[in-house]
Amino acid sequence: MTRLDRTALASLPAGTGPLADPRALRTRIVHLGLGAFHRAHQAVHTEQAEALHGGGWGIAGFSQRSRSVLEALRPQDGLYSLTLRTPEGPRTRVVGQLAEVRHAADDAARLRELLASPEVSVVTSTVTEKGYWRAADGGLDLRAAPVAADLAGGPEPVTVVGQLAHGLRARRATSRAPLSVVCCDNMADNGKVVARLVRDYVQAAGWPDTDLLLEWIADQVAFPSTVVDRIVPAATDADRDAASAVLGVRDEGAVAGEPFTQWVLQDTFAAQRPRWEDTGARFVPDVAPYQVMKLRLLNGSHTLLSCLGLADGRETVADAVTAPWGEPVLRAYAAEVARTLPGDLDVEGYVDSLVARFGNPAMRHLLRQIATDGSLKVTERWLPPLRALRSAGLPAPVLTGALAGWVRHTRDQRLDDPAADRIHAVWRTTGRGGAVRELLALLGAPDLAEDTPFVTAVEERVAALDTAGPTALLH
Ligand code: CS2
Repeated sequence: MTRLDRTALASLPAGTGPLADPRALRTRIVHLGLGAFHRAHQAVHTEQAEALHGGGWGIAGFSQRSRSVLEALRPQDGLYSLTLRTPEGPRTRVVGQLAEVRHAADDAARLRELLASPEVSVVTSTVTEKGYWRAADGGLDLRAAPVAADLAGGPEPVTVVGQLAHGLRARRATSRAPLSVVCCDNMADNGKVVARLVRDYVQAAGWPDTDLLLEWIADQVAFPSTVVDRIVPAATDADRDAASAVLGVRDEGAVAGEPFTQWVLQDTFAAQRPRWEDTGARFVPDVAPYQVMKLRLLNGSHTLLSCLGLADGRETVADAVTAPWGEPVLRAYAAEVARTLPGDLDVEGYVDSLVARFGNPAMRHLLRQIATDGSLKVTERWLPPLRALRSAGLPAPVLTGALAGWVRHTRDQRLDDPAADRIHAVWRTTGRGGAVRELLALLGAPDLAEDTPFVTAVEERVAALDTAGPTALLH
């Protein structure tokens, strides 16, 4: 089968081509982190805006680590297909918004050039929580080896924060054009988070122009916070085969996700951007209510289902949520967390939609994928609502049980987590007795680790889950 590329566009089946002509694009957006999520979310919103209004908003996508995405997309002129898995059946079409496909380290000079270019007015990022190297206090982890190496002036920055800081410095030294840096990862206040990390980096770099650069960033660079939502499991061979069969050409870059998409952006952009508001995105003064609802309810229950589901021998989110315990546990979790959310949100409607989205029989979203990087996800998704309930004097049995579920997960499952070595060391050195306290400390939660009644409650829930399985969370 021939490969998907620009020459193949003319012969694609009707209705499966890009919405906008890829030849009309310039590079006006830099994206850091070229995973499936970006290709199924921001790139699609951008293409829709392009189809409506033009503007040539091509994206230069920079992979941070993987080279396989380059091997998939480069021979295809950046083209790939998105398949939406609706319960009625799949819908596949090619997306053509990637104007350049690059590797951040291999193509570091190009990255810096683009970050300095006045043609580029938007930078987006999807590098997952761990890609930002945040320390427990929320600042940049200056002791993390990649951060330290970037700061020591290695050949080219390998961390996203280093890339941004060096790029902004080059921008200030040349065009001085304003820029918006748009974090699209699942972190509360993600814009503020990234702004702080970049500031921390600049401060630590010891450049002669540090103060001027910080001042210029404060004036000319916006870091709007955003909430992104679309469930996009890692693409599989079966996804690529199915998309290629529909298109009649081989698509090695195919991604597949659910039909639902949401993008809420803080309306503080510093410079031109695509008109995403005409593609369903919402621009609001404050994304916090959307952010807490999405992070705590959707992502939080994802993490819960992954811990409980894997322990119960389930493979996918749909398997877990349709298990006898699945929906009741999800609803009990949501009811507890809802007390920490702003009062005017339609939590019940949101939870109904979650049950439907998670149960979508056409999706195979592996619990194992969601369980990766649990130490960071638990901290982001469960600890803020848990602390909110505790400080209001309200009970939190489900969140306590959720933590117990994660503790068991770290005890029983193979971990894919930046803290895996430290977590294994906890189990080796403390055995069952002290592990809970140590794990809470490792999550950066001394307030919980030092609260003996709380630690005991988690230990009791671990034992209850061991004997009764996931329904233990309902009692
Ligand atoms: C998931 C998210 O992998 C995970 O941790 O919770 O990727 C989730 O699917 C997306 O945030 C949905 O918008």
